[in-house]
Amino acid sequence: MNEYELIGSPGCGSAIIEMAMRIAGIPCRLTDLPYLEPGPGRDRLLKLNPLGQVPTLVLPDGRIMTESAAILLHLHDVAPQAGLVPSASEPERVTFLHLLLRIVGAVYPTFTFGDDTAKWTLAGPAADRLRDTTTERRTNLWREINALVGAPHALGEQFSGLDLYITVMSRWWPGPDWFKEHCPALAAVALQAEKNPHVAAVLARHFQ
Ligand SMILES: N[C@@H](CCC(=O)N[C@@H](CS)C(=O)NCC(=O)O)C(=O)O
Repeated sequence: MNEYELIGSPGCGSAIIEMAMRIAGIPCRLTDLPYLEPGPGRDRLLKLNPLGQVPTLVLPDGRIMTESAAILLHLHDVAPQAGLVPSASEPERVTFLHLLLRIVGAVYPTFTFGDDTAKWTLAGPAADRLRDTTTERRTNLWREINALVGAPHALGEQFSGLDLYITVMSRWWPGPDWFKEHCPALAAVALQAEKNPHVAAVLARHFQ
């Protein structure tokens, strides 16, 4: 049987899915490519995912999945014993779904539109303002999420895929020092997750 192929890029959201696949024990071929750089890698990515985003997952039967949250939920269907997602009968599932969609639906787009602002507005004051407003929105969202998470994991005693998002995304702008100062609960969740050897191995591959 073919295995999964995870298309990703160093330091990107694909690291979240790489961690999840390792924790779930799902064999997977990793294809790293410079997702923004014109060339054969990006050409292939655009054929599979018209947004040109990573993670993009090729399933063993050749079907394509985009969107990290969808992929995480799928991995839970394949390997529920890994505990990536609380089961439907667990009360933690409500918080899980809320925060998962908050992170992916609200925080992630602040990077989509805030990382390279001139792509959306052309260079100049509008681009500068878009950078400021997306940064403000992101930091407000993280503060909100910080107030909602437990300890030592985002869901309290229970590990979940949320911890992987927080661990990877707290390394992105405004970065770990900002999280330590302004969102200590999220910084603590990331620190706890790093103790998992699968998480540590993926962090070493992506962020060294
Ligand atoms: N909603 C998507 C967002 C993925 C995403 O934006 N990935 C970034 C890399 S970390 C990307 O590919 N950016 C390129 C772009 O948006 O053009 C998900 O959750 O998978």
